Amino acid sequence: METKEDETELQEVLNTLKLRKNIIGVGGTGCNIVRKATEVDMHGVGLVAIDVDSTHLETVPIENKYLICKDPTGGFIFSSVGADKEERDTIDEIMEKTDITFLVSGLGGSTGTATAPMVAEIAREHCALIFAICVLPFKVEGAKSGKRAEKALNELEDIADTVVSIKNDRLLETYPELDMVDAFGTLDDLIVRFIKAVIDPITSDEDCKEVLSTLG
Ligand SMILES: Nc1nc2c(ncn2[C@@H]2O[C@H](COP(=O)(O)OP(=O)(O)OP(=O)(O)O)[C@@H](O)[C@H]2O)c(=O)[nH]1
Ligand SMILES: [Mg+2]
Repeated sequence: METKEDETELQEVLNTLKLRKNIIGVGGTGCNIVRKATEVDMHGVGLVAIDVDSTHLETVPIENKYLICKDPTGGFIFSSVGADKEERDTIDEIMEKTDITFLVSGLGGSTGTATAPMVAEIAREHCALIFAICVLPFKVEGAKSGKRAEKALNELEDIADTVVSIKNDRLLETYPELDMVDAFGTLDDLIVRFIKAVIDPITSDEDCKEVLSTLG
């Protein structure tokens, strides 16, 4: 049975404990969602952007950005880009300092599809909880794109604790009046709000306690 002393000790631990959360965006869609997150007060949530496209990365106003390129063995190299390289952590180091990862990505293209599962693997080594939030391609983008997305989605389902997938086709039904760029922006905004809604309730001691008890 838990004594008063145990309870006080636990309370002291919880008071010093802060669950560390990061949103990690991979590929074009992932980086767009991270850019949206910079416009919202996310209460100390870390932001990380990863892409092969350095021009696109430049549009994301955050410190932790990584350019991906293929190495000769077919793997990927993540290199840090941005203002102050000396102080930048590697992706591994960032994951070591993260308790909850929100991995966001569009699937069906090349970058997010290939690298989101890989980033999820790195997160799995260090993080207690991984939420993967994926945008699925439009049907008109073709069967190849759909198959690629499905494969990556299955991989993410094996690695992450929770996977939320959102079909881009729903955008056309929900916002028929919007052009594509505005519709993407609206969905990206909704994803950021969804993450915020998940994060906001787990800032109190009681909620930390609950999360910790479910982690064992
Ligand atoms: N919701 C949303 N979907 C997007 C956005 N940009 C592209 N998409 C869709 O997401 C899927 C993947 O696209 P991207 O994320 O641009 O692809 P990528 O991972 O950067 O891959 P490559 O550019 O091919 O290397 C496609 O189906 C696009 O139609 C965005 O900002 N928001
Ligand atoms: Mg891209």
